[in-house]
Amino acid sequence: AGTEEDQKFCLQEVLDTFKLCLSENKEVYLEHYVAGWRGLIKFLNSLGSVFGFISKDAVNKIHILVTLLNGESGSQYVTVQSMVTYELENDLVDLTKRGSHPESGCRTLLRLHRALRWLELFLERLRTSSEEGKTSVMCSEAYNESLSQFHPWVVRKAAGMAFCMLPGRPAFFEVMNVGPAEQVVAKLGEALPLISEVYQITEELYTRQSLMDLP
Ligand code: 1Q0
Repeated sequence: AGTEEDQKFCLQEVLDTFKLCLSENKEVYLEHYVAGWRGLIKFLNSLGSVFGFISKDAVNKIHILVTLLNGESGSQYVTVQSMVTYELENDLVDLTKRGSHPESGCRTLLRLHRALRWLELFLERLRTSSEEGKTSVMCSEAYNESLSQFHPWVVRKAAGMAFCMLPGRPAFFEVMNVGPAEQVVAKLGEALPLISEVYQITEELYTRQSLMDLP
């Protein structure tokens, strides 16, 4: 009996959850945001245990958000926008250094938000790559352009080593479970604008509220 994270990945499913993320007035539903990451973690887990340290951290962050979502104040966590308002108004965020709120929704989501930028860059490379394209190179380029700046040397080193263990493009596409390569490329083309919009909306909100450097 496995947990949800062990189940089979399907790109369509991730696409669907990211579609559900945005409300009519462009707010980001936390529930679906988290579900999107769950789907991605399934994918990561199917690649093998060298990625365990990455998926462990992501699972941990998701767990923090789900706990808030299901907690007493859960109704304040319906969207990222409402979460930010609620946590800021109630002094629930460590703004400059780690203190009494080391696991606020705001700082936790910021970590996933930064990772979403990596995902966007990586998937765009994957989508436009040729058959011989190296996933490890695409992945590390995307990482170096985004997430890596927030990671200390050891993490960058470990991530770089893990990237080298990524399967080639054909095997990678296989795991996505949406059929032949052309279809994977098409699905990625559908998924990217959605991921990108969710990213942009969060980015603007966090910038406006000066939350980009939460410890
Ligand atoms: C496919 C290969 C996946 C590579 C993932 C790239 C990200 C590497 C990140 C490595 C860092 C993990 C160790 C922990 C870092 C934390 O210190 C850091 C900061 O948190 P904190 O609490 O210490 O301040 N945490 C993070 O930066 C969050 C990292 C979350 C990474 C989530 C990655 C989930 C990966 C999903 C696989 C997607 C596969 C793409 C193809 C799917 C097609 C739609």
